[in-house]
Amino acid sequence: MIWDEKHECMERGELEALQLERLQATVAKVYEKVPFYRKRLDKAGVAPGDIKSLADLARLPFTSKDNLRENYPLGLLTVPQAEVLEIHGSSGTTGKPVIMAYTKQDIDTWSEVMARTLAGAGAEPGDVVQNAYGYGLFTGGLGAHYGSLRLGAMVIPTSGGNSKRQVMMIQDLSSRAICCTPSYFLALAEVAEEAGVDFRSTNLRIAILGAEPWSDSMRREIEKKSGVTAIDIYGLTEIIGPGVASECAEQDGLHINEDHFLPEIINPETGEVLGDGETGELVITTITKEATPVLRFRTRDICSITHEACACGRTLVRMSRVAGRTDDMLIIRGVNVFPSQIESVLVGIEGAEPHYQIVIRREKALDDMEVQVEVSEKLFSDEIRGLETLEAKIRDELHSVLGLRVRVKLVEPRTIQRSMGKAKRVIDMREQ
Ligand code: DLL
Repeated sequence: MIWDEKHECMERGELEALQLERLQATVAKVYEKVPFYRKRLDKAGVAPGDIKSLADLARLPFTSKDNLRENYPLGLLTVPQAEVLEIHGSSGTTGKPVIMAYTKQDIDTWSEVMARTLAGAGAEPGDVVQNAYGYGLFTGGLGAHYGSLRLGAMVIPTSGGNSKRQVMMIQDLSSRAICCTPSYFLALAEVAEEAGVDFRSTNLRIAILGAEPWSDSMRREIEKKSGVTAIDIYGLTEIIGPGVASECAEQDGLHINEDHFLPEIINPETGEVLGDGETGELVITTITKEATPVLRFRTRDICSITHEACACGRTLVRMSRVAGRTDDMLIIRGVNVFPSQIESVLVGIEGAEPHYQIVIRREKALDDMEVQVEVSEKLFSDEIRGLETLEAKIRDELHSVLGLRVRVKLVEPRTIQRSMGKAKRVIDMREQ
């Protein structure tokens, strides 16, 4: 179901006119209200009146996560604090979090784009939506919550964790959709299996998954195991939270809600804007955000975008699945490796479970990467030869995909820690 046909299927010329008008208003507003942006725009030699077409977007300065952090907690507000109804935050690995603010209108926009997301995933008014994203400063919980309310679904706010209770709720309340990270979905499916519950015998049909990188092979694995349609949804706190982009039933790219968020793909090294189909860093400018608008935010997420028509009828541009983050890219003996490349090799290999971890050490000035993979119960109780064959197979496939020889360690079933939210896939011991 298309939630907002007017905006999701807008003719391109009409959409661009709307985007330009909103961009101009945003630049004028931040110039007037936020000293940080005024200084940056003055330094770049751009005045609000210079934004005459969408191409002028490229003249605006970028904003980084560090810039946001420097203005902690509420230095980038464009409205009086009394108009702020809610805040969310994203924690970095170090230091202060980034705090973003929401006015009543921002919560309304968020509810709308999340209703689009849920409807695009196949949820309908009257459905039961179990929301296992964490509630709190993290945007997943409340974002999916507001979207469910707007859609007119019954939301079960389980938040993350307490997997046995989650499985019980799925059964007892007949949840038709579940929202959580892909790694938590796998953990839940495992707990269900242990309890003798097959998701196919429940009402669960849709898994609305995001907040961390995952591969298409992982999607197929999840769908095969649990009989659900698994939909990829994308977003980030600095922009609004989930609701920035999401897949439709075609499962062929995520439609960006570009009547609210203007996307660009840039070369992360030079800042040059790239064209359709070219892979680079996603940069987003908010054009309707009221409390904390952001100009050209460098997401660090690697993907490409396409304006090609989608069979679903939406005209909104599509982004590819996020391959990883510029700051997640591992450089192992000079070779660039994304954890998602490793995942796409592991998932789908018979006998290997979709639970893995990557451990990096430095030995005698050389990087050493070990991929730890759980083996299936069946294989584990099998003879040694089966394990050796599996290990060699994984090692060879990784070598051919990464162009790098890595160590593979098969570990016992259920020994890699399960996550309730974003999974920690990489343990990098090189800095210690
Ligand atoms: O993760 C918002 C969100 C909540 C998205 C629930 C989807 C579902 P942050 O905690 O600020 O916000 O983390 C944002 O997570 O820059 C990406 O690197 C990563 N990310 C989010 N969704 C996806 C996805 C939320 N579908 C950061 N695929 C982003 C890959 C994703 N990475």
